[in-house]
Amino acid sequence: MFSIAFSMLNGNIKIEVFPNPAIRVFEEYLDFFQNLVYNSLQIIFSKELHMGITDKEKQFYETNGYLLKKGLVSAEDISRIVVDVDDIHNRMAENPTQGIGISWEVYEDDPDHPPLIKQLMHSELVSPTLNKLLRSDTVLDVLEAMMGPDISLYHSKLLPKAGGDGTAIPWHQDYAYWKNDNNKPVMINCQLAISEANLENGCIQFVPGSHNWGLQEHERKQQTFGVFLPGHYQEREDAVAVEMEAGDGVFFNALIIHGSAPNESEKDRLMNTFAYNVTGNGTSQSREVLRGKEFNS
Ligand SMILES: O=C(O)CCC(=O)C(=O)O
Repeated sequence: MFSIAFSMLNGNIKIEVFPNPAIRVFEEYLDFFQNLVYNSLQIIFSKELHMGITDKEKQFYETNGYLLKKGLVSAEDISRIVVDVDDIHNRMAENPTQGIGISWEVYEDDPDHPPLIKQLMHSELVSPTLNKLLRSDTVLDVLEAMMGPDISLYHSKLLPKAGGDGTAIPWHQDYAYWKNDNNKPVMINCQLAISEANLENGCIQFVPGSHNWGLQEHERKQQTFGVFLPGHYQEREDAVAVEMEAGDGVFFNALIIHGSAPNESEKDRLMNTFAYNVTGNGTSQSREVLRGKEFNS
């Protein structure tokens, strides 16, 4: 019924399950069968096995340009991140960590407004837990199934959208920021929900399939989130809101159109996006090789 391939990866046993063509007629049950095999093997080996994504998930990703993975990160790790970033706005205003880049929400009419972070670049430097997770097999196995074995970290950024105060992220394709003469749009993001995210507090929204539309013309302004599609942020009927619980992660393509509404609710929305590149895709577009070949090898 299935072929099973075992390999060793960074000390972990990696198992891939390939359904035989004969059972492809039961296409809709494939995920169920594959998960059953993984779960059984997990019990037999008494070890957490990393499974990347199922065929059905891969197909969903290729068709839509994004893939939600529920429960990607444990509740314990989410609690650790919450401790790592506790009081992050005030801490970073008083004594920013070296090597990070922060852009702040601007309150021109209210200079006494407490400082609120719009985006914090290189968040792995303020959170050891984010630093651990961005290189974890749980995340890299999903990426490997999507982008191949040579994976580098492009960057990691914290996107806090404070309750009542967090601004919209206008519609854009990330490749509009990242394109240069010698790279291709093969980068992939993984956005991790550190808090609950829903339509009310400005969760991420995608236009499914738009990763197949090519790079669109963007407007450009010298400001954070300053590269955007005409219209900036307005509700779109063709967009899908991806609501998440803390610990869920959504992977998305460098060309998919995405954005999010302002946070007009009482609840903070705290997300972190890890961005990954295929090693060697463009010069100086990788912070660190995480898996596979080294630079220039
Ligand atoms: O967090 C959001 O709502 C959008 C994030 C985003 O645009 C990005 O990570 O590229």
